[in-house]
Amino acid sequence: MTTFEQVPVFQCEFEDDRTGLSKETIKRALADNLFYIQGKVPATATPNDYYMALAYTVRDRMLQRWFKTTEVYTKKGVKVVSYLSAEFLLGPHLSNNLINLGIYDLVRQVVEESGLDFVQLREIEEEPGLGNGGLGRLAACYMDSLSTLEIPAIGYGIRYEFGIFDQEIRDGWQVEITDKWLHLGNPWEIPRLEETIEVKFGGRTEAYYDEKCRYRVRWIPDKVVKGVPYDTPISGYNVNTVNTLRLWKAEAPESFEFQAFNVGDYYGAVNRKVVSENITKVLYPNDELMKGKELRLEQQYFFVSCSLQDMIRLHLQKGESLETFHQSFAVQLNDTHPSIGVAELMRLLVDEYEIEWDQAWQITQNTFGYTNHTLLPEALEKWTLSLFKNLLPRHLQIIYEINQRFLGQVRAKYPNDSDRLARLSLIDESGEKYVRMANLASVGSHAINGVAALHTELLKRDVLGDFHELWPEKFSNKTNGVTPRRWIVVSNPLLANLITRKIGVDWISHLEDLKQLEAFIEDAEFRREWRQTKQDIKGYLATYIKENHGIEVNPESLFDVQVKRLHEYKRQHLNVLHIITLYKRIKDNPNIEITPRTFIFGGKAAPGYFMAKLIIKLINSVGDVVNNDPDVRDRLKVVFLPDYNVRFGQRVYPAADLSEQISTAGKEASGTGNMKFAMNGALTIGTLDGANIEIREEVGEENFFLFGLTTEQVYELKSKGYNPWDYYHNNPQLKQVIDLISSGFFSHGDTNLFRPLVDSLLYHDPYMLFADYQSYIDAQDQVNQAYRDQEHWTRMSILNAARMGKFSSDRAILEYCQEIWNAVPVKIELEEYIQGRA
Ligand code: NBX
Repeated sequence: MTTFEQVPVFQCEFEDDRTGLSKETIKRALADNLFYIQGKVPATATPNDYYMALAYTVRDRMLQRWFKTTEVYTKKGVKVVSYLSAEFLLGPHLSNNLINLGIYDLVRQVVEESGLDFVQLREIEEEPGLGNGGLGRLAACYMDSLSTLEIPAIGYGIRYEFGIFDQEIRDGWQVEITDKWLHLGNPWEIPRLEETIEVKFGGRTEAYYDEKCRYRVRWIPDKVVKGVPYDTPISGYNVNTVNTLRLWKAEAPESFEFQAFNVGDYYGAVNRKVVSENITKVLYPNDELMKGKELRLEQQYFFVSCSLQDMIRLHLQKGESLETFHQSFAVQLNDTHPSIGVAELMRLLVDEYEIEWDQAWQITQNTFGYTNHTLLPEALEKWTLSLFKNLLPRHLQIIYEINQRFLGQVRAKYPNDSDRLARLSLIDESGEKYVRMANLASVGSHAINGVAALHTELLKRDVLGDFHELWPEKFSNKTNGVTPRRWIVVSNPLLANLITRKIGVDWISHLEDLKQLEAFIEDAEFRREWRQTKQDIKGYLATYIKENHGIEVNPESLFDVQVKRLHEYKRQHLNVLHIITLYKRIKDNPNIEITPRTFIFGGKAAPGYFMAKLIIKLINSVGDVVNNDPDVRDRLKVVFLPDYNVRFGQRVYPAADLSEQISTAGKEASGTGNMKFAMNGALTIGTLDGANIEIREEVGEENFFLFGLTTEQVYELKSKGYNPWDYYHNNPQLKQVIDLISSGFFSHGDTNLFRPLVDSLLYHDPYMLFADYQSYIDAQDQVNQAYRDQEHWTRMSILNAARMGKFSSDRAILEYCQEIWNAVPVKIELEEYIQGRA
């Protein structure tokens, strides 16, 4: 094995084309990559060839920094943060890397001077949709901040061949299309075939006594799968740090094929290969719902085992013994999806490296931190014992052992409390038996955190209440944040420029600096510019909607946006009830003065979630009626934009006037879209849920449209018996709206289409839309009033953006570093000659 000591990395100091950031070198590199990598000349090159050449040109410029980063981490033996996540919802790389390298404008110029259309090339990139929503996107924001803060870090996950499905809308219904994001190749990743790792599955275990007469267990698997790492560089903003995102692809080991081939079982061999490679084929598109699918547990174990083995290899390479593993790596579990890692690290330490149980357990607990992202009971991961035993027989034994020792401690502390034991146990024995992954993660970690203040409090009280009583010191809150690089600079260059002209560029890495904008609030010219910027961006979105979806929207109207996954708890249908209320007002009095609004929706529903899909159909059906009714006179427009993804998020957050954050209090762990909107100057209409509470605290209650029950009131009302029927009967406006849906008015007379939705509201209303309806309508009426006073609205908009410093993912990552990971920044210095070029 060669080391950095033996081979100087910077042998290419004579070949400046791949490191230089000057215009001339980039121009040459572009032509060079087109010819030598894509194998094309301009006469035959397609736009995709040019995009690829451009992407390689940018990646090349990260490589020196990437090597240097890895080299420094290795040499200095620093502590590395290892972020384990089944999802990384990265979004397009090109613009982000150009911004972080500080060469966006320069490269754009070069591309345009070469006679190419920069925007066209930029839009060719297929975004890696390797996540469902907030949780996956949070992981991507955190990777950006880790690099920007110069924290040694590695992200580990799964290289899904098919990411989150593409959504089409046909006849108002969602249709899922396979996401073939790799079909033209992925210029951002580098496979590291030589670092392939083997993962075992299934089979049985066998007890034996080793040469020192110690009782040991060996695992005899019935399947081995190879994990091939694909590395993507993650650049930091305005620093030399380039960290690694390492995603694992499953492949069948050759040895298995040959064995089968030799005995003549050709089909069986090929079939086993296909089955192995299935592990990383597709991202499960369910969020917030646990489905006990075996392949999903295989995915989880596969990437976690690859990652832990990889970390152990890196640790041992430093010449250290495994007793100090937790000093090399702080491993964060992004929800329970990677929580099998607790049992896997124990297995590796105890079975494979022969470390005593107690010491292995100490190392394990010191290594892991666990972030919870949900309170919804249906989302908590649990696996039946039979499934677990079939796939991971040794891990089940280890979990039993952990549980026995753990419950022993609990018994000592709380004698004769069998109910408590049953609740804390890693095994749910109330009916069919399950392994509870949140309990495994909690027991195996030294730190447990929620993702917003309210969420952490509820976690401590309810879902992990018994664990909190046992170990209060393990718990802390880490309110989510988002990266201002992607969510302001990349997505909203007009606003970024306006801000920078006023307060300089430091805000991009110190978001608290946005506070300085408040000094300009009385500056009428600044307010005019702010308003004009928003107006221009709304204009671009209007053009985009017209060109891509054929719908005309009025850029002067209030852009009221709700984009997020479709869920009953997120209450997109409450938004629809408001639309119908306004529509009714117009129908009853066509000349009524109303504030013109454009309602923009976007979001995917889990393919098997009937009610969420019906809500999409309802939005489109109401849109069809409202948009085509001459009485409305274009004062209301409803658009559902298909295939909401990171790229579209970048278009829509900057254009929003109003951000809809209307979940039932106590249900949304944090939300992060709420932050992206407000940073871009949208005002929020929202409940006291998740991070909304903290956003409101920061921006000031007078700059936030609050409505709805509090979490306490929701509990109270539920416990004394909530009856939606009463609200329906006592509120004539609500009754009219519901009756209009039931009557078939939005469904061509079909009274059955929306019946499941209406019946669910009338007879159950688990998310209490009816209880919050009037309060929501009243708050929306206040929005209308406020929007009429454009000067006042602009002030509120500026204050919202100016006070969002807290919600930078940089702040969140700093807290994790200081309070959970014990990780510190490591500066990456480049050799002078490279520095000079930069
Ligand atoms: O995580 C989300 C929460 O709902 C948000 O409130 C929060 O802001 C965000 C980041 O902390 N959870 C989420 O996105 N979950 C998933 O995407 C998910 C995916 C797969 C799965 C369960 C949940 N099996």
